[in-house]
Amino acid sequence: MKTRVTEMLGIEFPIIQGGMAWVAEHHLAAAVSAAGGLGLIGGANAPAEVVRDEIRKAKAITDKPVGVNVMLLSPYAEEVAKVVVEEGVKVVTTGAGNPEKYMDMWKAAGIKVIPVVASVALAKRMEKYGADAVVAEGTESGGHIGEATTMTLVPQVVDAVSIPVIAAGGIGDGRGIAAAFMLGAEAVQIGTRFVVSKESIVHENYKQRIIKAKDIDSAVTGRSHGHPVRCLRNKMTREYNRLEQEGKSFEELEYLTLGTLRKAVQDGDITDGTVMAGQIAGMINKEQTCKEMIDEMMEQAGKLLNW
Ligand code: TUI
Repeated sequence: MKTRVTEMLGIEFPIIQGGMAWVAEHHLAAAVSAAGGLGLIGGANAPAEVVRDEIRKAKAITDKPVGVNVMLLSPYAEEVAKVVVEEGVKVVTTGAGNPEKYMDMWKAAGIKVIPVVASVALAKRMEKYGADAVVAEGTESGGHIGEATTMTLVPQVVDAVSIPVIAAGGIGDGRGIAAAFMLGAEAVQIGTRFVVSKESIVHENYKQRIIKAKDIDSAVTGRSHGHPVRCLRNKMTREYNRLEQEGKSFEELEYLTLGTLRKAVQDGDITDGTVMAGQIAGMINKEQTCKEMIDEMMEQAGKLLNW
């Protein structure tokens, strides 16, 4: 299945792994790339030298290219932006902000730049600044989200820009991929399903929480402060939403949730920790290797789209 995205990135299948904080480390990224998709190392809030080390470790286990997601709210975003150039990374995606100030540096280094956007306005602006493609990420996604749904955002971004569009948010099987292609996408970004892959290093409790999740188990914290984050409902989200309704400031709530994603991913504390996951968690019901996931999804999408 060839699209402008598979050609541009030199990948076999039009599947990109989400750059998930604390989850998208070198084992997962290398496994997705080795299986024919594009794996990403999530820069998240990690110091630049940690990201450099992850890039090198991924390169040591696969010859296939592995990209990096630069999380623009990170205090280390500027240094990470330079590290990707120094390490010869070929593809960069960005999240949670506008990467304009790094675009010239990345383009000069020959890096394919793919900002994640949650609006038509930012997609158009990114095209103007030289982005090679955009990920249009709907509010079904896990983590930091925008307001528009994938179903509405993807076709509007497709109509607004000439560069290829990658759909994200709510995609977890071949039907989702086929639907995204019907909306005009030329690849998809998948996060939540890869969290439960065999190669994913997240704590078993976290994986089981996703596997057990039902359709209505998704919650959004921080919406009233303009920092919406989607995760699975638990004691933490109930407490957060209660304090949010009581009018606690964003700063107080941020302090409360400091380190809670790490607590869930690494320590397996899925009660007080933040279990970021997309709305598609309800449909994800088994742990498989990344290759099994990709092969299964591609076969299903291929049948639906007559590839
Ligand atoms: O970035 C993501 N998802 C993330 S980042 C993350 S780490 C984090 N954890 C807690 C709080 C905050 C961050 C977890 N999940 N997805 C890409 C994405 N980008 N979704 C939405 C956006 C976005 C939103 C507004 C991009 C740009 C934007 O406005 C930029 C501007 O200046 O116009």
